[in-house]
Amino acid sequence: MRSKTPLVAFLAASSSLVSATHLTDSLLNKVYNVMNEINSASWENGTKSIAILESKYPDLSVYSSNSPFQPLDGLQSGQISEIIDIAQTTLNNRPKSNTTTSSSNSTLSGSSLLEDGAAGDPPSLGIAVLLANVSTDNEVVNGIGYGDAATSQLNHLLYNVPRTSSGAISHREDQAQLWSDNVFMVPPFLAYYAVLHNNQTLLQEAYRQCSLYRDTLRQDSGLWAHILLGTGTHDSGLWATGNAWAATGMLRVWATIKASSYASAMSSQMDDLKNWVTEILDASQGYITSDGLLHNYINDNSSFKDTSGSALMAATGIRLSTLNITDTYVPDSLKLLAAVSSYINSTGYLTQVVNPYDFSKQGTISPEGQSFVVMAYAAYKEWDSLGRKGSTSGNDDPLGSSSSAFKVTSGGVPALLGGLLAAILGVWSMI
Ligand SMILES: *[C@@H]1O[C@H](CO)[C@@H](O)[C@H](O)[C@H]1NC(C)=O
Ligand SMILES: *[C@@H]1O[C@H](CO)[C@@H](O)[C@H](O)[C@H]1NC(C)=O
Ligand SMILES: *[C@@H]1O[C@H](CO)[C@@H](O)[C@H](O)[C@H]1NC(C)=O
Ligand SMILES: *[C@@H]1O[C@H](CO)[C@@H](O)[C@H](O)[C@H]1NC(C)=O
Ligand SMILES: *[C@@H]1O[C@H](CO)[C@@H](O)[C@H](O)[C@H]1NC(C)=O
Ligand SMILES: *[C@@H]1O[C@H](CO)[C@@H](O)[C@H](O)[C@H]1NC(C)=O
Ligand SMILES: *[C@@H]1O[C@H](CO)[C@@H](O)[C@H](O)[C@H]1NC(C)=O
Ligand SMILES: CC(=O)N[C@H]1CO[C@H](CO)[C@@H](O)[C@@H]1O
Repeated sequence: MRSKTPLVAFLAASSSLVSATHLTDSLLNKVYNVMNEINSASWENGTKSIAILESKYPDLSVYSSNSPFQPLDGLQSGQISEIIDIAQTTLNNRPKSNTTTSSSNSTLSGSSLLEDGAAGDPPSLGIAVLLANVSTDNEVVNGIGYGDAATSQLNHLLYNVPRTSSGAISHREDQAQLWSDNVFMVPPFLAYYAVLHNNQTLLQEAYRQCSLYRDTLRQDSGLWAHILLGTGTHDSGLWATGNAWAATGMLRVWATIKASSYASAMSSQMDDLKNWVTEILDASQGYITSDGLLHNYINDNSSFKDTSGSALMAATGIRLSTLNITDTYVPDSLKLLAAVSSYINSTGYLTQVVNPYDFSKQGTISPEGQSFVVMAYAAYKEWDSLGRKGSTSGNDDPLGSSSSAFKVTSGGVPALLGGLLAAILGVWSMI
């Protein structure tokens, strides 16, 4: 590593002067590549598949302004090779004991896509598997067709996984326990499956699961606790990533209903979902720190500032604009995204992240955090291409114009020095 010049060291150390960096495409590609390299757990691969859809195949993302279901007609596997890779890996890792044989058909009994104590995590891969099915005509991998594996996963959720007394499908296999994470992993899969199969009952179930999770986890502030009910692990804290998982999951269900033929029949459900998403964003906004991040536990300023949850929250605030729901959250989302971007190092790692395997602690790397950055920039780029709605221009738009690699807000620094600083940092970041 080269030593920095004293000038740069001085300026770089003063975070109030350098308030934001906007990732270049080349650095964003590194973020993407790191995402691909370091994912391993079921929900990480599932989250990555969604990030890939939103960034590489946006016409197939439920956020697409054209119907995301229309292009499925005649879709070839070669057109979505990165999604096929993930789906194929998943089926290859699917437990042998649960694969279909001539004597037993596990599609009917229902089984998880992957062996996992978390019933709710493997379904995050369900949409990737359904897309693989559509584009390969139910090709058999490791003894089961993609479509049959997806149906088996659905049946497992609907008929095998424990439920709370209210009917919420547990996040865990062994007991009824609700985790906010689940709202990103399960309801969007139920909704996507439902629309593919013109099944309004199942679509309603996707909505109802969001509602039931909210009933249990939502606290007076409007923010959600992380893990409640059951025994063992509990986390009543208002975990930033969990709140972002929930908000994003509900927005994806909203978008899936919007893209379906049930949008007008289910307009009140869509209103609820929209209100539940904005409830979380409204409640978290006031906690964004002066340097643009959320604490790992949103209302606890003794917990570290977490870039990972902040990135997903930013993605969702920007999506509310690109989906034409509201531009209200654009300024704060850009503030979050700018701050998050400044924590991405030159090899493309998001730093200062919550440890994905020990949610109360700071960690060094985060597979899901990498995906969140990819999602946030996919949202940002679309927002930019749609004319930057909700930007009042100037200081509420720290990412600057889409063509500039770096933007330095003045904060009292004369413009000339700001420009010089931008130039120095621009060069420095490429070393
Ligand atoms: C997740 O994907 C990686 C490859 O990117 C693979 O090595 C790993 O086995 C997958 N994990 C699961 C649980 O399938
Ligand atoms: C949002 O509005 C813009 C401009 O009217 C339109 O082009 C776009 O398709 C809309 N997006 C959605 C998701 O409806
Ligand atoms: C297993 O059952 C499903 C659902 O009835 C069916 O679509 C599939 O063809 C069956 N697979 C085999 C190998 O019998
Ligand atoms: C899988 O794809 C086939 C068409 O190739 C379709 O008939 C079937 O319904 C799909 N299965 C699922 C679960 O979507
Ligand atoms: C909708 O999906 C549910 C759950 O798989 C199933 O029980 C029901 O028969 C489906 N309805 C229709 C009309 O296909
Ligand atoms: C944390 O918040 C409390 C209450 O708002 C405030 O008094 C305190 O100064 C804050 N501490 C830090 C480290 O920001
Ligand atoms: C970026 O962060 C990762 C993860 O902490 C680390 O392995 C890598 O060395 C860092 N790169 C630089 C240039 O510091
Ligand atoms: C992951 C999963 O669904 N495993 C199941 C495989 O099948 C056995 C026997 O039916 C079940 O006990 C496991 O839970």
